[in-house]
Order: sequence, then structure tokens, then C-alpha cells
Amino acid sequence: MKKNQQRLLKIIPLLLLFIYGNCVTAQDIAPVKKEKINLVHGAHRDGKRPDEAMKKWRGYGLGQFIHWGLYAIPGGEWNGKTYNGAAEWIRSWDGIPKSTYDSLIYKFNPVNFDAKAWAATAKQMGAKYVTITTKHHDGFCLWPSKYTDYTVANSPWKKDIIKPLVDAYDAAGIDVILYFSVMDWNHPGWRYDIKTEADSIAFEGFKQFTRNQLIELLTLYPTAKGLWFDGTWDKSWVKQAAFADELEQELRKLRPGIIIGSRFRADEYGKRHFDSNGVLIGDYEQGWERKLPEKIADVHGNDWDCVMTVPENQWGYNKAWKGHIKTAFELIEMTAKSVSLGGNFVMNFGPQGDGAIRKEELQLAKEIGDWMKVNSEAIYNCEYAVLDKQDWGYFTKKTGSNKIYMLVFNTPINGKYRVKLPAKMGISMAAPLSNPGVKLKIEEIKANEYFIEFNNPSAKQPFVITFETDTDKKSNQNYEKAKT
Ligand code: H79
Repeated sequence: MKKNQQRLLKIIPLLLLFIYGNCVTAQDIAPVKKEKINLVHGAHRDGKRPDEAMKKWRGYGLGQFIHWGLYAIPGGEWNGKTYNGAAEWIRSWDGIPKSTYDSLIYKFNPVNFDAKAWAATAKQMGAKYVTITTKHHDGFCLWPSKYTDYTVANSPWKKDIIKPLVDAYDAAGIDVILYFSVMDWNHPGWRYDIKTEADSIAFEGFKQFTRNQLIELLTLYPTAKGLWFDGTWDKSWVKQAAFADELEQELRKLRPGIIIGSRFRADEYGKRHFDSNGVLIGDYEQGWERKLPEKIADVHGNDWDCVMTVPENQWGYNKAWKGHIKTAFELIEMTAKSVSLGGNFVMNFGPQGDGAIRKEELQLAKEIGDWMKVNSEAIYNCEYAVLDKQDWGYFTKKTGSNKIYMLVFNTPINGKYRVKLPAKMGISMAAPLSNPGVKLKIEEIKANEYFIEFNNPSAKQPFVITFETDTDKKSNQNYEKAKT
């Protein structure tokens, strides 16, 4: 071997070590970027849907949820005993034979059902959309599905419930979303998990049944704006990434613009809501059930809605109506908070077995509606104001304008509302929403901080102060920073 070659052989390992060393250093310095997984059945869109249907959804602010089905007949009570779980889950209670529960179909005769009255209640409350249970976990269909006998058609009532509801809400200008539970305790093919060949065969039949029912619903009620899926967490369904993805695409083709949330399907790794790359599946996040985000970072820039019960956890009618019952004040505050964080708030109603809405819910709808009549401008078509919660309450902003609303839930006893704004943003005008002619005194108290004065000691209800911002604001004062 020549001398040169020998030297090269000695240098190569050193060179390799140098390159390797540099690679490690480069990797250490660069932000750790997780490798993107190639997904066939992950999210098919990154970021918010920009179309008109979704813009409308985003502007709803307040919605109504209706949970109605056979469970409304026992209303959380069986043979004089109270069931402590959610009333719509009573079939799963140990003391109740499943066949006895299923035979409630022969008692379904809601003589006081009045679709127009329900829609009028929602309208009066100020709801812009309604989500209605077409089928809950018990499998009972409120529409005359041709794919099962377990429907209204075979009850003493005989008639479709969904059609008059869709018509009444449509007529009231309230958009309808159809709730559908994939979990179905009544269907012989449904399984929690698929463990055997027999399970697999049974579940294949169930999948076809589910597809048939969804196509049936969208065909019978073509004005429905969306589908709200539930009961999709069982292992059996989570394993159906390809089927569910294809079905979702089929439904979207059938009804262009339809809105489907994050709860319908999992990706091929079984990830739900957010796929294996962390991207939201579906058009909006459905993870906010009986809870609210605290801050804007919690919603990851996605559309979302919060669905909320009035008692702690009762969706279907429960006679007992026990525990803490949320007041109109609390529900209004949740609405304000939702909108301030870019979401919608949906309050649940559980009508009685006879079809009437319970008086407590009617009262809440009235109180919320009375508030909305004065203040809904700060709720409808509003968005995150890029201003976070302050001591007195929440900010919202009219989408596409610089009009900001302060939704006040706590009043300072001196009537001075401390408002902290980002640098270079000032307030050019402030007025009570209910009395825009009254211009409120604005005092600059330090850099980007103001007092808005509003002596409103008689306020018994949350109220709104509106203001316009001035983004070229130059303070006329100099503030010296403390040195510490
Ligand atoms: O339709 C409403 C609920 O019935 C449904 N989603 C909302 C919109 C829902 N199904 N399951 N879950 C929510 C979560 C599971 C809760 C359970 Fe339980 C805990 C089932 C059994 C224990 C709550 C407590 C229901 C029964 C007892």
C-alpha cells in the first residue's frame, strides 16, 4: 500500500467521526420535529373549513340539544327506585331486564308532543341550531327507519318524530343537526369489541345497517345541516378506520357542505378526535362535553362546541332533577365564555315521556332568551377577540369588524372596569350595548391599561359594554418603567 493510501485510511474514520459529530450537534440544536406519519385515514384537512356553511355554524353562538327517546318514559325511575346514573342510560342498569326496557316501545305515545312548541322554545331562547337525538344508545329510532322494527312506526304513536321537528325548526330559522349513536344496544350485530370470527361477521352486518340508516336520514331530511355522532369509542368501531372514512366521504358527497364533527371516526392507528399527526379529524372538535376550555390555547385553533347538561349529568328526562341545577346566569356565562374562546354553547333539554318540555327548562329558556334579546349582538357572529378573560368577564368581537364586546359577570364596586389591551391598541369609544347613546368615561391609567367607568349598581343580570378599538393609538403620556 502506498503511503498516501495508508494516510487516507487513517483519516477516513476521523472524517466519519467529524461528520457524525456534526450531525448530532445539528440535531440537538434544531427543534425536535416529530416525523409526520403518512396516514390514509387521518384528517383530510388542516385548519378551519372556510366555506359558507361552516361560517354560519361558527356564528351560531348558542344552540339547543334535545335528548328524547324511550328513556324519557321511566325518567330515571324504575319500580319506584331512582337510578343514579344518567337517565338515558337506565337500560344498562343491573336491576332492569333488557327485554322489559325494550318493550317500552309499546308505551311510546307522547300525546303532548308539539314540534312547533319545541321550536318556539328554542327560538325564544335565542338558539340558532338544534341537535336532536334520532337514535340514542338504546337503538330506538325516532324516525320510521326501514332497516329495523325498533322505531316509532311500531309504537302506539306510529308517526315520525324527526320530520315534524325538522320542519318546525326549519320554519323557525333554526338549523338542524341530527344526533346519531353508532353504539346500538338493540341491534343483534352490534359489539363492544370484535374478538371472534362470529363477532366479525355480526359486526359486518351492523356496519351495513349503520350505513343504510345514515343514508336514509340524509335522504329523508335533506335540510339537515350536520350529523352529531356519539357512542363511537368502543373498540369495535375504532377498528373501522377505512370503513368509517369511506362512509364519511360518501355522506359528504350525498350532502355537500354537511358538517360532521371529530367523533365519527378514528384513524388507522385508532386515534380519535385528533389523528396520529395531531390534526383534528372532521369539521370541529367534539371533545367539550360537559366541560369548557379555560384558555384559547386549549382549542388549538379549531372550531368547537360545548354540549352541556343542566344538572350534573342528565341528558334524558329525569324526574328527580337532583343535585346542583345550573341557573340561567351560569348558562349565560358558559355561552359568553364559549363564544369568547371561538366556540358555540349548546344547552341540553330532556323532554318528558308525554312530549312536553319540563317547566324548569322552559323557565331557563325564558330567562336566557330575555337576556339574549338585549345582548345577543355580543354572541351571534362573534369570535375570539384576541383578548383574554379579565376580572369582570369575557371579551368577544364581531367577526370581520373592530367592534369589541365586554360581557360583564362581575361588577367592581367602584364602577371602574379595568381593561388591559395589547400594545398599540387603544379604546376610541365605549358605551353600554343596551344604551349606545351613553358614552362612557375612559381613563388611561397606565400603558395599555384603562378604566371604563360605568355606574350600573342596579345590574341584576350580566350586561355588555361595547367599545371600538383604535390600533394606531399613541399614548399621550410617558410611563416610566420601575427598575428592580
Ligand atoms: O347522549 C349523552 C350521553 O348519554 C352520551 N353522550 C351525551 C351527549 C354518553 N354516552 N356515554 N357517555 C356519554 C360517557 C359514558 C358514561 C358512563 Fe355512565 C359512565 C356510562 C356508564 C358509566 C353515566 C354514568 C352514564 C351512566 C352512568
